[in-house]
Amino acid sequence: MAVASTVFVFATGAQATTINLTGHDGGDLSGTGVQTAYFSEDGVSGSVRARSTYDRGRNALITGSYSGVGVDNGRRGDSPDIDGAYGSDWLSFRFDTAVNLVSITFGHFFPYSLDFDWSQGFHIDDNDDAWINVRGDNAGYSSTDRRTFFFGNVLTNGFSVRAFEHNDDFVVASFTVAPAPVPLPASALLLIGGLAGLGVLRRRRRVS
Ligand SMILES: [Ca+2]
Ligand SMILES: [Ca+2]
Ligand SMILES: [Ca+2]
Ligand SMILES: [Ca+2]
Repeated sequence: MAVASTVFVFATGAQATTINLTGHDGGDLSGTGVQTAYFSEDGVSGSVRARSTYDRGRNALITGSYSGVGVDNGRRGDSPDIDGAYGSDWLSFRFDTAVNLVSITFGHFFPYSLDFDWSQGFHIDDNDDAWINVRGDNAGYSSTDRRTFFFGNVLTNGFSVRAFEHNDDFVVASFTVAPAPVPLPASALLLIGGLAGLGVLRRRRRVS
């Protein structure tokens, strides 16, 4: 872990930018209650669009809350979270220029929250997983049950975040990106290549 964070700092410097999406107006977003909203912070700019399998997302809107942004897909009863019930919802982020994806943090996200009621006794009543697609690297989707997901510094023009199963419901609180890489000494490139390899291994293990 110590080695990874050392290389991370070296590769991205102090220039990593975090886009905050908490608050009813979406934090750093241009607004909520719309299908597409925009962000521009420290030279990182782009858009986010609300999508859903319900009605092809035609009436899907970005929702805002103190915990982060989600999707209301327009169907009666749909939760304002990104959820897999009443149509599977997702948010699609696009960047105006390629960035290095560092991490994303969710709200309303409880991997294994234990609950009790008299009919079921103790049981897991929330079991959030997020499905993350990084565009442009043919990696398909990765699923995560972590509140903060580390992309592994993938260079891309966008990504999307989707509910994985029927019982998933969460919002996006923030994401962090770094500028596209600048030339580094060969030794640093070797280190980063090794870390990317580890990231691939970790994803494969999670899929199986
Ligand atoms: Ca929803
Ligand atoms: Ca839904
Ligand atoms: Ca789940
Ligand atoms: Ca949840």
